[in-house]
Amino acid sequence: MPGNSLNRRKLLQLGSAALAQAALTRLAGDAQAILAPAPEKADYTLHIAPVTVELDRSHILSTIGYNGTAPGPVLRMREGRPVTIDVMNATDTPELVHWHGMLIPPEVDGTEEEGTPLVEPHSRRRFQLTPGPAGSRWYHSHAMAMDDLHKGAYTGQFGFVYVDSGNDPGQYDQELFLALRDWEPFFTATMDDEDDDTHQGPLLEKPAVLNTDPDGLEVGSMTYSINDKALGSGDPIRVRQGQRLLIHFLNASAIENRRIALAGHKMKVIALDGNPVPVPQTLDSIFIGAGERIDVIVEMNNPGIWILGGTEKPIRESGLGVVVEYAGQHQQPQWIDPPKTPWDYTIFGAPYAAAPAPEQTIELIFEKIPGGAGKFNLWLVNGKPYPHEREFVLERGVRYRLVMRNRTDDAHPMHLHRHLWELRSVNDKPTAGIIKDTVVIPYYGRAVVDFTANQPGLALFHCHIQQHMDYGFKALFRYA
Ligand SMILES: [Cu+2]
Repeated sequence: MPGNSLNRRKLLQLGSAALAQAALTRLAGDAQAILAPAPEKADYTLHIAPVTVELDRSHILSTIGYNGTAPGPVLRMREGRPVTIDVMNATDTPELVHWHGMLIPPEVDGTEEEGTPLVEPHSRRRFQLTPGPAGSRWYHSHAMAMDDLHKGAYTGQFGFVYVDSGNDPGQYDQELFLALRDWEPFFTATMDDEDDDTHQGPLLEKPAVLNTDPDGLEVGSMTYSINDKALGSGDPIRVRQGQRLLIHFLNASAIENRRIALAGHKMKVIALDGNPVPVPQTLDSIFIGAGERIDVIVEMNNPGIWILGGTEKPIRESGLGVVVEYAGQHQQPQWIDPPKTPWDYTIFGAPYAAAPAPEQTIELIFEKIPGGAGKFNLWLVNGKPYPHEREFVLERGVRYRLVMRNRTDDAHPMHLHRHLWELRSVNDKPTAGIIKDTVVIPYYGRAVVDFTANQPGLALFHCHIQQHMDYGFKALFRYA
């Protein structure tokens, strides 16, 4: 069991909620989170409450969302211009709103582990942050879920936040925000995901002794959507020949990595996790790990009615798609399987020599204990589940290298809060200049990232698959 939530529970047992609140406020140690309802209207208000999502006419589900919808509204912010955000929690569960991909202090980042104060049930809390860097970011619940599939990232608490630099050249005719999502999760012994897609070449991180105990239950889904609609319901994306689309993709799944294609078209990848790539590439499909964003430009040069969606037929037909309709076309929506090219981040990079060398290296070994958490698997970072006795200590100003060794049979989307990584290699294939906050580490594979420790305070590192994070797969980086 992760320590912080246990500690919190102990605090609550001590008697008064006020005592716990005082302790948490001290943890935050900063005036940036203000308790009382503030007099002036905030720039943004997020209202956490039950919502219904009409995937299609015959499938309406109930979950928790922001401002009456799921996904929540696309929030646009200006880079560097401070904003206030009121979070009102109308549910019975303490909540946290995490601003994924932003370089902001731990007091507002939105995790309990880092000391961000909770938004208690039926209360309100004001946050102040300075958005940045520019690009496609997102906000979502960072509450733990453990074995409750109606909590945290399993709910509809997610949405885009787009940080504008103020000098977007706007060389497109339409801008779309498309969040990939699954719903009504359940525990299952057979997981269907696309780990194979990230694997190329030899298995570099095979464990010396393979634990062959039976796997614990993982989380699966049979219900999918893009934004709030299943494939075939809601409005199509309406286009005209000759138009150029800018599509911001987000994989808002708490459980799965996904491959996406637009039949009849190629997509030019221009940014990963909201950060422009050194070498844009035009591809038949993209692979997007849980938590990642990919920005693409699509030239609409093939009139017809097409499906944009998951490349796996059962998943696409369970809702993961949207129809793209050219003006004046009336046929049935068409799907074409793209060639199965392995996903390779490094093709977007600059030559290896272009990046500065790190001063220190931190090795991170990921392992799975099948069934090690009762019904579920237990996940280890350097031999231990969270919390570690001595967390990873950073010195301010030092450039670090993380060598992430994935000795498990799953691909894991690893995320470090409040910092940006430069990807340096995947399975020893070198690259440079790709800036990311979430990197999918291939199964039995490795990835190397560099970053400069320039964001003092606690920073949470974890797998973006909620169940993996909840059962051990996280660590705290702290500054000396
Ligand atoms: Cu994972």
